[in-house]
Parts: sequence; structure tokens; C-alpha cells
Amino acid sequence: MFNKDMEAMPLGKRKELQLERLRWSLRHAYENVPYYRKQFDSAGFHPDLLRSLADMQRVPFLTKQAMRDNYPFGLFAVPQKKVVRVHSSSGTTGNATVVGYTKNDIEVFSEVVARCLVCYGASDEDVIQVAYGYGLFTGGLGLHYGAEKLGALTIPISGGNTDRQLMVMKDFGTTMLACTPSYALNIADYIEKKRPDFDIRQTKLKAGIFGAEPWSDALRKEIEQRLHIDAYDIYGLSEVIGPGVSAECSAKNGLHVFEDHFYVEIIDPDTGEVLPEGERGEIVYTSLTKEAFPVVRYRSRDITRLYHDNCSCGRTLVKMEKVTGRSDDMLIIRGVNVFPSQIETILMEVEGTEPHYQIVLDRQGALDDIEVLVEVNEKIFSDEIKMLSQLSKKIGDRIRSVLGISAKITLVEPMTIARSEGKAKRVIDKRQMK
Ligand code: DLL
Repeated sequence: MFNKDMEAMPLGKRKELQLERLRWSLRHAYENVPYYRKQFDSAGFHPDLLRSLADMQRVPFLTKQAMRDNYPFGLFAVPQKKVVRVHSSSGTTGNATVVGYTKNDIEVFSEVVARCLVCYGASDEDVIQVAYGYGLFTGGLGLHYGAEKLGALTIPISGGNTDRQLMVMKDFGTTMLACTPSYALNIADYIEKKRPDFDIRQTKLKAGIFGAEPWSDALRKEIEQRLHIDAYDIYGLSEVIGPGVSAECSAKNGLHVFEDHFYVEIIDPDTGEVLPEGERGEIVYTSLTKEAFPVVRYRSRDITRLYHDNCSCGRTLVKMEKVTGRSDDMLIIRGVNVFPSQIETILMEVEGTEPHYQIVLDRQGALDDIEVLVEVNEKIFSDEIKMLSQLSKKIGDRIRSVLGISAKITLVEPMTIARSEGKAKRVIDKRQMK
């Protein structure tokens, strides 16, 4: 562990620490950000009223909309001269949100990412190729500072230019690759189709640090087999800090949340009620140590559940289940709730398909239509038409029996669905364009 005192702290002691830090964080927000003061006052809440963790339920939520309304720096809690960096999340819907960091916040950000890397077995002997985008996105610089903090050799290559990625991987002796899972898949495809001379097994690559978008366990297996690595999940969001909110450990079942910096709750997304441990709902974050941009009960829209399982890695930190989707990515198709990752899991189980797909939603009259475009492998595509129609029937049947919806399946030629170097765009919603 990078910080055993914090990561393996007894549960009772951690709760005390959280309460003490919550008191500081809530007061910090209340005293320095007019938005929080107004919200707390009108809800009849004052930071002094926080006597136990359960009292958090009385604190009003922070929404993405409030962040947008205070664009760009309205929620900063320190004078601008104390802010040393900003990042911004472009978001799939609406305006960007801007987040700020003091020197100390950057320290915390670097440490939590370093902790993640240790979760994946990294040390200062490792060579980490950071192929997340550098810039306003938190992925590149986040991984970069964390890798340096650990003392690893850090390669700031950023995303794209796959030929150069491969050259660097081989020549610099990369042991860990950090990028989105969709870019990792893109690299695997590229090697197979364009660089058959490149033997990934001849490189030192042993692990992948993948996140920034939902990805299924089936996709994990596929990437692991094709790149001959262990693939680990890293999760985070700009509003809370960036990557490093939670990480998978060697057990690869659930991500440990760094609870000494982030207080987490699960709520029912419809009623806002806090749900008991183990139940699935929307995860809500309160920062415990952030100075420049504190967040108090931020509604992330990410759907997961929290649990303790006496993890074999020795960390006592609560675990969150792999995030399979966001409540605003959830597709409601003729009344049925569907996450793109559920469709991904089905596609990955059907032989002959490639893990590249796109979901197109449209509306005919009052009814929603869903079409799933999916690439098939070369062999099947060059086979007879009969094979193709059997395959699309098989996929359609599976989707109907697992998800209860009927979808139009369109099989497309290999390499026709746009590849991504960052976050993949899985859903095209034509209903919103009408
Ligand atoms: O994506 C931070 C990040 C960078 C995480 C690099 C991991 C690696 P945002 O651009 O603000 O920040 O997007 C945050 O992406 O609320 C989730 O919906 C989604 N997300 C991030 N990591 C995962 C993951 C970065 N491992 C939003 N699994 C979050 C599923 C993820 N979804």
C-alpha cells in the first residue's frame, strides 16, 4: 500500500477521521462560498449541527446544474492566487464545469493516483505510459503526477498516434499502459490489422490502467487476452478530483474508495433518500480535504453500490462495484431501463462479433426504436449472407431475453465504427435532435 495508515485503518477510527474532516470541509464551504451558505441557510442547516455521520442526510445536494450556474470560478473557496491549476470536464451534456486545485489539492490528487498505481502492483521500478489526453481533461496530468509521486518512470505521450505509442512501448520498456479501455482496444485492433510485425509479447507490458468510461468485465477479458496484460479499473470524476477516487486491487472485484479524502453515500436517484450499504443507486460525494473546490453531497449520476468484503489485499476501504453506467446514460426504451454496458456484455458473449458497437435511438411516432450497429469479424463478414442473418437473429434474441426489448441489429463490416482515442461515443440519440 502507498499509505498503509490510511488504507488499512480500522473502520471505527476511519469514521472518526471522516467526521472530523467533514466538519472542517462543510465549514470551509459555508464560510467561503456564497452558494453553499445560501443553500445551507435555506435548508436550516449549519455546519455546527453535524454531530454524527448520519447528520449528513440533512445537508442539501450539489448538482451539476449548480456548477454550471456558477461557471467558471463561482464555487471556488480560496482566493484565486491560491489556485495553481484548473481542469474542466467537457461533459456529454451541457456546458463545461471548471474545477480548481491549490498546491495542497495537487498533492492529494497525486497521492490518491499513486495509491491506485500501488493497487495495481506498480512501484518505482515501473515505466508508465500515460496515453490519456493531457490538457483540461484530468486523465493525462492526473496519472502523470501520480506516477511521478510513486517514482515510476513516467512517459507523457498523451492519446493518439498509435504507431508512436507502439514504438515508445517497445523502445522505452513500458510496463504499464494508462488509457481508456476503448483506446486499448483500438491499439489491439491496430496491431492485428496494421502491424502484424509487432509482437506485444516481446514488450515488457504487463498491466493496463483503464477508466474514464464504463467497461464490462467481458471487455476486460478481451483486452487482457489480446494485449497479454492484467487490466485494472481506475475511476474518478473531475468534480471530485479526477482519476483516483477509487481503484481496483489485485482481487479485481470492486474498487476501493479513498475514504479519508472522499465521503460517499448511495441514494435513490428518484427520491434522494440514502440507501443502506449494499444497495444499488446513485453515488454522492463530499470532499474531506479539498481546499480550492470543495464539493458537498455532489450528485454524480453514476450508478453503483458500496460494500465491505474483508478484501484479500488488506485494505479496509469500502468498495464500490464497477460503474456500469450513469443515470443520464441510462436509456429508457419503451419503458425499459437499459445501460449501454448491458448491451456490450451481450455482444461480447456472441461469437463472431467484435467489441465495437454503437446504439442509435430514434422515435417513430410515439414509439422509441433502438438499433444496435455491431461490427462482425472478417471471417463471418466474408461468409454467406445466411450466416450473417443467423448472427443478427442470435443477437436480437439474446437482447430480447436478457433485457426484454426488441432491437434492430445491423451488422457492419470490420473497422467501420469510429474508433476512439479517448472516451468512446456509444450512443447516438436522434430523438433529441428531432
Ligand atoms: O473521466 C476522470 C478519469 C480519468 C477517470 C482517467 C479515470 C481515468 P470526467 O471526464 O469528469 O473525469 O468524467 C467522469 O466518467 O462520472 C463516470 O461517469 C465516468 N467514469 C470515469 N471513470 C470510470 C470508470 C474522468 N472506471 C465520469 N468506470 C464519471 C466507469 C467511469 N465510468
